[in-house]
Amino acid sequence: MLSPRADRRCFFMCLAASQLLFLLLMYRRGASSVFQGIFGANPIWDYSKTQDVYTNLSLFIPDPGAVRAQYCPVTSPILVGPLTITFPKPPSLKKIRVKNPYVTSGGFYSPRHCYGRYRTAVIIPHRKREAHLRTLLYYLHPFLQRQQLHYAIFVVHQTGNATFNRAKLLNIGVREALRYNDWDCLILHDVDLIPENDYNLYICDDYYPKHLSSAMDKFQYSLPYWAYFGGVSALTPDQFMKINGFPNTFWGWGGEDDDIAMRIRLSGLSITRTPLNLGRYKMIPHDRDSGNEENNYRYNQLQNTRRNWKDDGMNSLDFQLLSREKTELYTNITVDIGEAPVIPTRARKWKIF
Ligand code: BGN
Repeated sequence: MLSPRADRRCFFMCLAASQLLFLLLMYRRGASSVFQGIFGANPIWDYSKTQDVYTNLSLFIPDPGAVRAQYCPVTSPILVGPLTITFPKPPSLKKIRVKNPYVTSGGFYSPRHCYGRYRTAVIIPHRKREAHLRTLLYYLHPFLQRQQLHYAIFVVHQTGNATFNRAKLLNIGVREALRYNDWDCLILHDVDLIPENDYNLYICDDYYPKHLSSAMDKFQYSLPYWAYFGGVSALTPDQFMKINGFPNTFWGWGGEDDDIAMRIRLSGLSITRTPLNLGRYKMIPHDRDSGNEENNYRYNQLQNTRRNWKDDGMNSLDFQLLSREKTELYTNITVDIGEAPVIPTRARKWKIF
């Protein structure tokens, strides 16, 4: 039992320590995000009442000859919240073009009546998923316009029949996208995920890599596990370079996102996430691709991330650029990224979870 005096001293020390911790959090994360985290400042969204992502979009694009005099507001006034996402027949490219008249060659867009405050590059790894790509473009262009972003969409297309390598394609996309602009934010986006709420802003966190697809329908709108980093994420170019980009050595399905999550921690950063009621995504229904078979070595590879991450990534990226083409709705980067190395069968297939 402590004496009343020691008791009081202990109380004041605890109080001072907790205040210090609070101030430290505010300093590192920004006051508003701390308050939001603690008090849950996000509104409760009602996903039974949704709106078409194109609703009144053209009304918000006034006089084409108007002179832009100021930056767009910090929060766009034309967001609608929950969006109607359905998957009937995939729209044609022509239909998407007609509905997005202000998107310019290469899939670039700038708000017409104010200067876009944020410059965002969306990078989509792709192979033989044309119908999914059209569906994504149909929803993504108006979604980004509602957010009043200055943006461009880059599709990185893997040629040939070698095993798919999502993370390497994303590395290539970043290298290529940075040739076009000094982007504030890189959005690494799977082709089959459609965001359900336009308040899920495609801008980066100043401090930490952000996981945007925190609640996917295929996982019953929750995280499959606490370190999950798959689907859609947002990193500033500085954050991306700090973690040496993504691994180039994960061929086929699975594990590369876990490696990314691990390199984020190993480089002294941590993951921030869009809250679950906002980071909702619908996955376009499909079967597993051929050419993207499960990566049986992923368990083994993940054992070695700590040792390898500084040597496998942007600093070891090697590929052959076949073409750079500005189509009407996106910039298409076609690449030959080689093939998965043949790994001796004695390589262990450890399960670590
Ligand atoms: C995990 C996969 C991820 C995938 C998620 C969601 C692995 C490595 C296990 C050690 N990770 O299990 O890559 O995004 O499922 O499908 O398989």
